[in-house]
Amino acid sequence: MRILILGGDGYLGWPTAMHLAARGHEVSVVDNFSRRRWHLQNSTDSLTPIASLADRLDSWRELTGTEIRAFVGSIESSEFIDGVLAEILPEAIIHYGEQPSAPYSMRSRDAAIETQRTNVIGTLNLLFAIREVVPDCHLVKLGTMGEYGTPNIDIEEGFIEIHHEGRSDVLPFPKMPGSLYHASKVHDSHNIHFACRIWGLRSTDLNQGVVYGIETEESAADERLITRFDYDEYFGTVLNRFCVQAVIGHPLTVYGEGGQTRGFLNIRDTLQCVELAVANPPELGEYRVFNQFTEQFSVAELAELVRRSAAELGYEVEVKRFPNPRIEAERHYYNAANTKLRDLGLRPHLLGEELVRSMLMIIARYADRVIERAILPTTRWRPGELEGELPAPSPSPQQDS
Ligand code: NAD
Ligand code: USQ
Repeated sequence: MRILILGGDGYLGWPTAMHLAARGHEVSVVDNFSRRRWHLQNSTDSLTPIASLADRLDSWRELTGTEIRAFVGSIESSEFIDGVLAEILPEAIIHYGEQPSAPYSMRSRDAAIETQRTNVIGTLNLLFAIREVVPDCHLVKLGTMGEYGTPNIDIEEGFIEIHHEGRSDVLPFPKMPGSLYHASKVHDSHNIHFACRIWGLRSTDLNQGVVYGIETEESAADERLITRFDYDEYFGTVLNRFCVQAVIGHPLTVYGEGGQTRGFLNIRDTLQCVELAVANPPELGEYRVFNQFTEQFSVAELAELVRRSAAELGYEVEVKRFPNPRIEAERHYYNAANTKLRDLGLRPHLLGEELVRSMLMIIARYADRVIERAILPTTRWRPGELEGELPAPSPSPQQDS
């Protein structure tokens, strides 16, 4: 298939491009390098020494004999994105090209506006471009489990049957995003659903959980193909951060009670999931939602797993509770459905000590690149609150039932 990957220079976009190209698809990528710019502005960097996009593409061609085409520009530009779609005529578009960080979106008014403009306007612009240039194309959009928040009921996959005053309907599952980043994904979902209902486009909204991991089959083949790996307060996700902290002897930064529970998945499973979505497109006019995660963990459980796994390698790891910079439930009910991707054939790589140890060993190779100043959180969801440290968390906090 002709597949266009938006955000193809990113943590997930680059491995996805290689994965699909290796399976014989005709792959092109779009990126405007804003993620590299955000790091530059913060004086932070990826732990892994990533090559420029042009060098990665050259290495890929040299190693595999296949071509991945690149277009440098922003999804927010109508002229640019219309031109790319007209040139490629993609049958599927995988849309990763957004500002992906919750803390970044909460750090200032400017960052919040930048996040919502990039994400909401970028996606709206893309929807118009699809409608005008490739209306049959399947949009596979990366949403997030955080769109749902942490309701005190089971989370369904996108829709819920509601009975009210003697009548019933299947309606979008209620949303309660926990940051202005997560809110941008809710707005995207509404706009995409609208474009399917009213214009007859087709889309799969992948409500993805938190991703962990470094290597994929293709990136492990040669160091020049490695993907970015972030651990800083803005762009590092929790398990990736804990693994880096363990290697450099920094206390694991558990926020608050550590009972925050989320869906997680291995980066290798992200690739499997988007491939399954692309291979099984919805009908024209259909908007469907898959919850894309394989397992649920609390933050404290992850900290304990990292501590145990690191101990096997001789690292002595301290787990510390830090005042939570976010406003979020720290002890809550969480039970989310995730059967649709499994029904399509997803075979999860589950998280265990061996996987964590393999991450720790890769991280150790680059430990001298860690910028320690970037680890502790400075952005507060409610500015002006909190300072100091709390006592160590219990490994398995109780969930409210
Ligand atoms: P990333 O920042 O590494 O990748 C996003 C890429 O998109 C970057 O290379 C960036 O330069 C590019 N980009 C941003 N705005 C753009 C624009 N306007 N035009 C062109 N390119 C643009 O992030 P990631 O971790 O790979 O996440 C990819 C997607 O998956 C994001 O939409 C994110 O919200 C979503 N997601 C990520 C995770 C996770 O844990 N990493 C979990 C759930 C959902
Ligand atoms: N957390 C800690 N300590 C840390 C970092 C995080 O306790 O050092 C906690 C947070 O408070 C939160 C949980 O871990 O409760 C997850 O935080 P995170 O930074 O790993 O994930 P999040 O901010 O939710 O965002 C990430 C990605 C985002 C994606 C989302 C999926 O950056 O792109 O959309 O995961 S989900 O969480 O399911 O919405």
